[in-house]
Amino acid sequence: MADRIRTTCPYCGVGCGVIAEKSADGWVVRGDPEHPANYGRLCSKGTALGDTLGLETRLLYPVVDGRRTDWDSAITEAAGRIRAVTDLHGPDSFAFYLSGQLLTEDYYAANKLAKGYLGTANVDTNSRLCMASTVAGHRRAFGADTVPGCYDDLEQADLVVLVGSNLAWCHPVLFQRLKKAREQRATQVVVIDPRRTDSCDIADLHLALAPGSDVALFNGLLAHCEAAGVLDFAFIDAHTNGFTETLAAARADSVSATGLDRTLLTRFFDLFATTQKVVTVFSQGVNQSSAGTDKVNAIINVHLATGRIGHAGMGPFSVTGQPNAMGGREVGGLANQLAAHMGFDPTSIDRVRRFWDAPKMAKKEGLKAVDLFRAMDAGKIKAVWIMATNPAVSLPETDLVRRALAKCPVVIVSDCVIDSDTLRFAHIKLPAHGWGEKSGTVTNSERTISRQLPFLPPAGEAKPDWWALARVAQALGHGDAFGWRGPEAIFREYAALTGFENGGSRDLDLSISQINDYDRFSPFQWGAKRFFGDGRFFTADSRAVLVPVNHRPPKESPTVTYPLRLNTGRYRDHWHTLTRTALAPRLSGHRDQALADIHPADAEKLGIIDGALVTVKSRLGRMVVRARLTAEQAPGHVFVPMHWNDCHAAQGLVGRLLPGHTDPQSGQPESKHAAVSVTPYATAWAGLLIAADAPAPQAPWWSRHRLDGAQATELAGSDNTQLDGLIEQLNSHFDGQVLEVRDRAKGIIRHAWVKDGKLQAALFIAPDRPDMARGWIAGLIGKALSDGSDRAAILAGKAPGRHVDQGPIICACFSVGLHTITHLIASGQAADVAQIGAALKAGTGCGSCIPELKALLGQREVAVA
Ligand SMILES: Nc1nc2c(c(=O)[nH]1)N[C@H]1C(S)=C(S)[C@@H](COP(=O)(O)OP(=O)(O)OC[C@H]3O[C@@H](n4cnc5c(=O)[nH]c(N)nc54)[C@H](O)[C@@H]3O)O[C@H]1N2
Ligand SMILES: Nc1nc2c(c(=O)[nH]1)N[C@H]1C(S)=C(S)[C@@H](COP(=O)(O)OP(=O)(O)OC[C@H]3O[C@@H](n4cnc5c(=O)[nH]c(N)nc54)[C@H](O)[C@@H]3O)O[C@H]1N2
Ligand code: SF4
Ligand SMILES: [Mo]
Repeated sequence: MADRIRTTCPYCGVGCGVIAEKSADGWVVRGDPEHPANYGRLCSKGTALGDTLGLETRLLYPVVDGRRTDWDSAITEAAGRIRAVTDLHGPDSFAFYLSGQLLTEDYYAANKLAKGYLGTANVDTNSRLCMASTVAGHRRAFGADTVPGCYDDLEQADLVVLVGSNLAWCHPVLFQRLKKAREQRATQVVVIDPRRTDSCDIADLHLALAPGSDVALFNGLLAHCEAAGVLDFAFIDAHTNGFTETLAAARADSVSATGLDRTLLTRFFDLFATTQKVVTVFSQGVNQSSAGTDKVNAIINVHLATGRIGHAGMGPFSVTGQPNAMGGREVGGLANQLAAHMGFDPTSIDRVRRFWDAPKMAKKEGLKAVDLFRAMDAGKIKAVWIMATNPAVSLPETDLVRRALAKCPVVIVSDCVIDSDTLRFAHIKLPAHGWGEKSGTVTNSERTISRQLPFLPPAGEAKPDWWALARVAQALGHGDAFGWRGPEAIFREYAALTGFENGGSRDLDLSISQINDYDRFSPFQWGAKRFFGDGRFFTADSRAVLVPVNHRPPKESPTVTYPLRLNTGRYRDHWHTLTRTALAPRLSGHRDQALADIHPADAEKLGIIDGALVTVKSRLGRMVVRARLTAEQAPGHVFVPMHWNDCHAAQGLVGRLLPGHTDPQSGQPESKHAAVSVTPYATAWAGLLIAADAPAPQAPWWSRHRLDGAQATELAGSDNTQLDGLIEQLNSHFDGQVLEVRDRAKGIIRHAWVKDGKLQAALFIAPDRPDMARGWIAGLIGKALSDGSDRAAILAGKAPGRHVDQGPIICACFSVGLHTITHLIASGQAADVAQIGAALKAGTGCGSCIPELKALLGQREVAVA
């Protein structure tokens, strides 16, 4: 294998090109200067990719019913069980649950198998939790799921509106591009988000609207644009339908639903009305809502009515989440899409059937994610194959999802890791190629198709996902249709399908793209650079549709019992359910556990102090996390990250609290709004365990993360009697000599386990969260202890001499911690971001931490809020 390869980052939908190079200490990655998504830039997650390639958490061989087996047997079992279920209960008793982290080729294979050969459209994907409302909104307005613009538009716009998008954390390279453009041409930036996020760092205006009120806001904007005389009637008359009804609906709504101050609203409305080049970027604050599709159309309505679409620097622009969210939409990996941007109309069904020569063509739409797991719970889905997603964590109503998985007779899970909350329910586990091993294509937010290429040998017996699918299809008797030799053959078949009987009638046609060298083609954007500038859309009469929409509040409103609004989302340096980013200590350093962000005024009322554990409870479930008091939250709102789960914490799973309310058009669940209560969690004791590798501790609450050289687990409990069980568990896990200090009066227990003179683990228990030099202790794990002073220091929890603990990592690129930075500022050696950079390098890598550096300097500009 080559020592240097160009491939694509496996995280967010920006789809940055990376160059992986072999160095003396393993593979290192850097941004690909030639890739049109990033031109050499990377964010903290991309930069740390090399730290996540270890094999220690990988699934290395197939497992059937808890026993290691070989691929032949696993395929025979999988096929046999799928056949047994579908023979008895019909094709719709089987379902695929897929992911935007699959390659286009994998997606295509699964879609073909289910929709053409098993005869079920029960093929849904985590994109249902992510992009479904955008897909539905695009189809309603444009007649196809077409993203009209491109990344350059963000650089060419005079106004960029971020709606429900924390671009700074979730699409950091796009944020960097916008930030740079803003420095050059003074782009105005408006952030529309109930929270004050780091994206507000470059905002001229932050509108902290009431959750779920985006439709009211954009309706108000449409009415304002009409009153201000800036609508483009030539475009409306020639190229759209539905204007009159849409304007009437917009006028009927009141902006009071947004809860925003009138002067602020007017500032935004005036800015929008008077600026021709506007890009409205939207993401999960829009999509993950029971009114998600209407929100999307409310945004698109304004762009259509002002004719601001399809030209440089303007348009509605949905940023996709996962590396191949777009590819999945393109191949038809959604239960209500067929394939290659075709739907379930009779013509498309017949066309795809003929192309595939399909013996058993699905004739109707399948079940969407939330309904799919409900149907499983009701006993209707009896076999499921889950690939590259962790639904036991990421779906709402996760207790129902887990109950459904527990009772489903056949659960097949293809994953790269050995343990996840979902894998715990699997009867058949299939090891998949991970990033660096996989080979195929992905499509990013601006429709650019790039290659993911392998540079590592497969982990153990891991195989490509498409290969496992094709082998099962062959075992089911469909050898000819699934006889691909490699991903290139699949890609070429798929490209041919996109062009089949197309003749310009469908937006997606890859058959016209000349890919000569599949292994080395340069990233290319399919379709035009921009769509719809000519006023031609993909509807029957080629006109766009303005959709009349009206404000509907989120399904749940605060009540006396659940007086707060729960909002959920992402952290800067973590990816979803932590299977990969938690492997890199520097990525865990920014936020090492889940926090409940809450406004200080609410905290005071509820008797909550900063850093204390709290119980967050909804009518469905509860979780326990630390409170973080911050005015970034509006009073009445709580924000909790989506990332933590049973593999990384006890009681850290937020999905358990979220109801499964969905948008009526898209079926996308409302993961951003639930009613909850927050109360202090009474702890009698708290602890910290540092070890190379510790078992899930017997404690009511714990949360763990990696440090350099060790794992740290924070623990807590409500009752001192819980401690005996915990210490017994740890004593039997770590063998060797036990050093022990106890001060019963003060409630202090300190243990160190030493074997052959080397430190195995250290445990500290105190009534309150023990504060100690955890980085220093982690550095001693597995090392020979020199003399008595080391032992004494360990038991004291204090580093000898002047060791300064870094504290939380602020700059992930250069691993610079909070304490190091505050120390520098306090000493008067740095008065601005540039001086911090010169002294510590912090902020000079991807730049994602600059908002935090400014906050530490007390220099953060306060966007009017
Ligand atoms: N670091 C990191 N980056 C990621 C990911 C990750 O896991 N980690 N995941 C990727 C994926 S798959 C996705 S889908 C994207 C998601 O990217 P984003 O959508 O940007 O991220 P989120 O944090 O889910 O939500 C964005 C914002 O929506 C706001 N919001 C909540 N309710 C409302 C509302 O009613 N109206 C408005 N206007 N805003 C609201 C939230 O406060 C939040 O700040 O990120 C991608 N990038
Ligand atoms: N509360 C709340 N919940 C949410 C969201 C939210 O904002 N709030 N956001 C939603 C959104 S937008 C999304 S996209 C989802 C994401 O949620 P998930 O898709 O459930 O999260 P991941 O952790 O990305 O899970 C991917 C799994 O696939 C594995 N994997 C990675 N690559 C491959 C591969 O190539 N092949 C195979 N077979 N396996 C692979 C990983 O090890 C991991 O176990 O979460 C949704 N859930
Ligand atoms: S911006 Fe997204 S694609 Fe680019 S390096 Fe970061 S995570 Fe990877
Ligand atoms: Mo997503």
